[in-house]
Amino acid sequence: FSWETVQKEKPDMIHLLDFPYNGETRRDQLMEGKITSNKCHFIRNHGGVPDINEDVFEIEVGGLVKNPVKISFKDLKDPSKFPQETVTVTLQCSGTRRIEQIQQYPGDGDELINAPWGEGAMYVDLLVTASDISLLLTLNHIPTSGTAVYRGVALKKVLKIACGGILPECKHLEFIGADTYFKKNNVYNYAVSVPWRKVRHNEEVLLAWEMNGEPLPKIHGYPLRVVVTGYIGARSCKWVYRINALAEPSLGPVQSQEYLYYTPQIGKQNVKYSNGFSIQAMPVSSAIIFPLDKQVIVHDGKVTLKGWAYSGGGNWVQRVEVSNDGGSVWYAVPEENMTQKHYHAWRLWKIDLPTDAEGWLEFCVRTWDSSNNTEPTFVRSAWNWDLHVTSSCHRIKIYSVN
Ligand code: MTE
Ligand code: MO
Repeated sequence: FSWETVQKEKPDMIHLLDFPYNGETRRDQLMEGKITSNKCHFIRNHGGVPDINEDVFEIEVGGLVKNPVKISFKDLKDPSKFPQETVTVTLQCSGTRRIEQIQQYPGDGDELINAPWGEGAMYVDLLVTASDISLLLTLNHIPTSGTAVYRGVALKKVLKIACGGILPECKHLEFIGADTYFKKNNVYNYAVSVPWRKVRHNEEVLLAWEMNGEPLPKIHGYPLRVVVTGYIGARSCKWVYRINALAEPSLGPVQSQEYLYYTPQIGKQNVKYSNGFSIQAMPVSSAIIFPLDKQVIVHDGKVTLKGWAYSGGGNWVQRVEVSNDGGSVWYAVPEENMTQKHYHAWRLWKIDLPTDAEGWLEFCVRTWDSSNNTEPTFVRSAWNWDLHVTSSCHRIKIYSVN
């Protein structure tokens, strides 16, 4: 499996790093429709891409379950054994929109350079190597999200039907991927966990083998991945081959040292992982995809804005508002200008904003979800040194020529 293979399968993507392989969706393709095609869906990896033969593949389920089992891939896909579900899900990397935090408060710069599998590192890498300014403009970690229709079985039902249920001590489910990566001179399998309650109350957390009607592409976890609706992408373990029911969260470094949220007083120098809060559900967040930041726009009284709006944790997007004056006056996006509402997927939106002034204008967007949560006003309101879940009002400046 090589970089060239992915480039062939996904010719239009922005290819950022060849190891671990990471790529982003182009803006125009992100806005093409609510569903992101497999050809364009972003990719985030921590390590290699394992070769798995589905004919002999089994998933092992153990730990604090009544009966530990191994289930062959064939049995898992047999509808007479396990009922199947189809769910439309937005996967969003917790590094989405990270560049806004980097630009404002880079924190400890060496983190950005020393963490080759961190999304920040890719930005630095690209800044140094990219000579193509249009590529730089396209890249701002907005496109590390995508929406696809996944088919598989509810994890909850697999635990019930195959294992006879879980033991009362079980509080977390750990997912182990067949891919490995290096950290501090050790080799680890990718491993993460989610609270059991998330799975218990949700028929839509899947073990999925199909993405947009096709077998899961190799780069997206073939033959089997977890899809955790409403949670950061990192919890949706690709190439999953083992599930453990545990009393405590996974001790794997991806779970215990990465994807943690810290208070603003904590930085690289004084960090203790135990001070971090585990990031699970995605907050409400939105972004302007068109126009681009710093774009010059010649118009006759109105400018068209387009973007996405999303909320994790089982909330859906209720209201999207945009401003042409940095956030004093807000205009609601008309309902008919948004794609259909959905509990686990984003809504794409579009609006024509009245704009008379000439010169620099600040456009911003804010979204309200079904619990009436909205976004922090400024990037600094939610800055955290590991630069996760940037969810403040997304702001761009355009140069308006009337
Ligand atoms: N699963 C495994 N086994 N290894 C990984 O590196 N990356 C995670 C998650 N699952 C990862 C993984 C991260 S950080 C994200 S954002 C999503 O997969 C990205 O899913 P995609 O590549 O299918 O878009
Ligand atoms: Mo991610």
